[in-house]
Amino acid sequence: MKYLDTVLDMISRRDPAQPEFRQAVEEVFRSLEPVLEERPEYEEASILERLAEPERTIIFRVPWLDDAGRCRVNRGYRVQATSTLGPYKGGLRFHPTVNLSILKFLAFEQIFKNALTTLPLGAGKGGSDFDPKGKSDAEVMRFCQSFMTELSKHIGPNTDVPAGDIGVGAREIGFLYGQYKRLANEATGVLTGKSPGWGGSLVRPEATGYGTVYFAREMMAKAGESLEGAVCTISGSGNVAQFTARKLQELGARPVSMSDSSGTIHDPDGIDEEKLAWIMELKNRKRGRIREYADHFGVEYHDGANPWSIPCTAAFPCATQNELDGSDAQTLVESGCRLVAEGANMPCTPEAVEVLQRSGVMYAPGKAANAGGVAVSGLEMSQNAMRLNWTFAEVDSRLEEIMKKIHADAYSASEQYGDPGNYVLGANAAGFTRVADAMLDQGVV
Ligand code: NDP
Ligand code: 2IT
Repeated sequence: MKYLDTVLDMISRRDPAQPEFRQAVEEVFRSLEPVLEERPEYEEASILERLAEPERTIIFRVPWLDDAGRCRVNRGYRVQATSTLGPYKGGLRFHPTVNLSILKFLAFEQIFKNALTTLPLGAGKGGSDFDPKGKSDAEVMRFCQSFMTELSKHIGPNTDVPAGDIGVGAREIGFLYGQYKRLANEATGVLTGKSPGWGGSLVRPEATGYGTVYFAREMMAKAGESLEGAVCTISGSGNVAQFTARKLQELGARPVSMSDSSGTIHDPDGIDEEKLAWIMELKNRKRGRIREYADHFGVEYHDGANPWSIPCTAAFPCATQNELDGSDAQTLVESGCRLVAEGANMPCTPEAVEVLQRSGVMYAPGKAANAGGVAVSGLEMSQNAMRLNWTFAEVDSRLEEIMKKIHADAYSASEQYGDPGNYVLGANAAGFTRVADAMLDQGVV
């Protein structure tokens, strides 16, 4: 389609050095061809061009003092993609690989993910190339305070509401919130993922992993299959991986792997509740490596490897982008895998998605499957605005309803545009039309 080619050419020319951003845009826009053909008004209003350009991008210096008293300097970012449906909303990532391409891809994905939740949420993403690994708590605090000193000028409960992502968990959110509150002289819901003791929502820590499994359960049910008794592989061992494992256990499935950037453990008997509690202590408090699990429980450790060579019924990539490639997908297909659900953002490469879809493996793209995290962030904003807190059961049941609705909306959009069960088409079309229609209503802004 000419409009698509023109827009994608323009983006390649303008952002040649942003491969992850171009990958994400290409995946979404190419899938939208049937939608654009049916709705010429989107082309007339240059909706694609506008979505591919963030409303605002802020890049700033973050100087901080290490424990030896030396000044260190990192780069901070906030990409404010769209405020069409509500305040900019999306996480902060602290990882040495963070750059503008990665944050623009994440902010772009967030547009459609947040639209799919049907909550009043715009989209954004931010972070820094700061590496919390190996830093003391005091160093992390000083970094967070310096980062927030600049970021605070650009955010607010009705403007932009950041949350966590890789490298930003409960500890970092606490330090960031403390500094924001001090600077603004206001106690507001400016960040989500806060501790439940001071304004956070119950279920926010669990939400992304639980939501991913709720989504996978819906897909299995639609196909007349089930997660019960299913052997499941999981990558990562952080927030999303941990609660994916917990919900799989609850539903009677058997999670058998977890990983980190050094390697993978394989526990064929299954990671049960007690072993998961051990992993949480290791990862969230001791900040150790997953290899220690293999030593402690006497299971296999695959140094430098990912989990995709382990035979499974369902695979849950929950670590990072492009961690599952075409040849991994081929291995999964050959081992009889039935479903891949993305807890992480864009963990499957375009080649992997192609292999999975061609081979009839059910595939849930992250923007649908992992939307439970931002959905409960949206519920945290509502509770903060009302100055009251819902119970765990109340939030969890709302999360479950939201995931069911995202599944139903994505499935019915895949039918409407002629490829039932293609969740890439369905999720992109459903999220896109919601935000694009609102853009038409709001004029050229
Ligand atoms: P955490 O920081 O809690 O955990 C990240 C995990 O992924 C760690 O085990 C980490 O290993 C591993 N990992 C990170 N980078 C790499 C890499 N380059 N190669 C291999 N392994 C890596 O992050 P989250 O669990 O919060 O996030 C995981 C994914 O889920 C990300 O893609 C994030 O964008 C996405 N996501 C998160 C949401 C949330 O609510 N937190 C919501 C929706 C999506 P190591 O310790 O060795 O670095
Ligand atoms: O990728 C994501 O959706 C997140 N990191 C969570 C964003 C949020 O605002 O809760």
